[in-house]
Amino acid sequence: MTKVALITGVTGQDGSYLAEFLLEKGYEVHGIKRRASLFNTQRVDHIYEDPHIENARFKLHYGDLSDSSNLTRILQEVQPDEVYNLGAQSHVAVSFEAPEYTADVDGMGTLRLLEAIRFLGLEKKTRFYQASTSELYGLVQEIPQKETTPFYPRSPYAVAKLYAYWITVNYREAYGLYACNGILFNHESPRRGETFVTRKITRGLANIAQGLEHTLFMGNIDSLRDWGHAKDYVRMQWMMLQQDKPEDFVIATGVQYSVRQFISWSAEHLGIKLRFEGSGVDEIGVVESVSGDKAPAVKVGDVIVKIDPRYFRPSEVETLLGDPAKAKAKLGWVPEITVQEMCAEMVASDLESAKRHALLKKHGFEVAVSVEH
Ligand code: NDP
Ligand code: GDR
Repeated sequence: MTKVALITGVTGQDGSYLAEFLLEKGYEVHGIKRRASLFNTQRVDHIYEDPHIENARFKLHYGDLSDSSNLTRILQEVQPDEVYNLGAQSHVAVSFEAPEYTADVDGMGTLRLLEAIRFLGLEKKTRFYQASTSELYGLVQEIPQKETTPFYPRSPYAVAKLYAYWITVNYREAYGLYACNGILFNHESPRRGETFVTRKITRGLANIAQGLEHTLFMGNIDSLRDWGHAKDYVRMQWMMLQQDKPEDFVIATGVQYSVRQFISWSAEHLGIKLRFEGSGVDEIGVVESVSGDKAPAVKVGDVIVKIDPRYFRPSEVETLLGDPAKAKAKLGWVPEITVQEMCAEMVASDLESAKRHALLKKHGFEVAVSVEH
């Protein structure tokens, strides 16, 4: 029997990798996409199938986590064996600007899905994965953070996700639903949204290397994160739904680095050696040397990194470090891609598009490179 999965947030970073992964496993995959005035399906265009084709295994439905009637209708139609709730307003800084919307989509959206499963009598059939987050630990109470570490959320995003975490646990305990939280630490890839820190760095520096931008403006570069690759993390999302008993798992690499370190690695992949000078809001990244041909627009002495307090958060999560021991012991999961390999992959991908843009510009075409993050 072909298994059927429904993914909310299928057009996002994780949704696209998970859809690929499940299709390879032979699943029929349904995804919920939001209606937008332009197509927003770039991350899944390569797996898109014409719905007119008989036996198409990848299907998209218009929907929104803020609309319970629509979620109920899609669930009724799809009758999924597995639901992956990845849809969210997922940007921590944006959640301070849109707290109510974030609470509605990230918190209430999860409840809407769980209630729809119950309302349709799918509790015995449908397994549920909730995209929980290391942001729950916020002001950390223990190092490293594991499944039993107390939560202390530090943003409207994290508080909304705290509700989603507990309502998932509650539906498991109250109604016997197979429902799990994956407490995932930061994971990135060339498909990462352009305003998250790693992608902002790799894209910004690649653009600078090709003369499309001059300065990378950053917030708190002392922040420490435990970064993994999204491909490794979606595999674990699936593994969590294949167990006999539903349980919550921390997914992390167990290693942490600073944002400043990630900037230095990215610059190195472009042949740029950076020196940091000054401190606090006056800290700058100065080019010490340039080698190879990847950064033709950069010269020794250029200041290519500056701090802009606009990117500081009202309350920051300074440090996160996960302990994935439970995932390793119970599921045999270990990450396969290191953060350094991932950084190289992201820089290479952004350099390729920067080169394309630079070529267009050289031949007189207007190139709009958005730098407002
Ligand atoms: P993205 O921001 O890349 O993707 C979010 C997805 O949610 C997009 O498909 C987006 O649609 C969709 N979405 C946003 N609002 C709504 C809405 N109102 N109704 C329906 N769908 C909506 O996030 P990631 O792929 O990185 O993360 C996936 C999930 O995992 C998120 O829930 C995130 O909070 C969580 N998470 C992520 C981590 C990470 O490091 N990446 C770590 C821990 C948890 P559109 O394309 O239209 O914007
Ligand atoms: P995060 O990721 O908030 O951890 O949430 P993000 O990449 O946005 O920030 C990581 C750290 O970098 C610091 N930082 C900056 N961040 C951004 N975006 N832009 C900057 O210019 C900048 N300068 C410094 C931040 O202050 C922060 O400390 C991500 C999201 O994917 C969430 O959905 C997910 O739940 C968590 O990871 C785990």
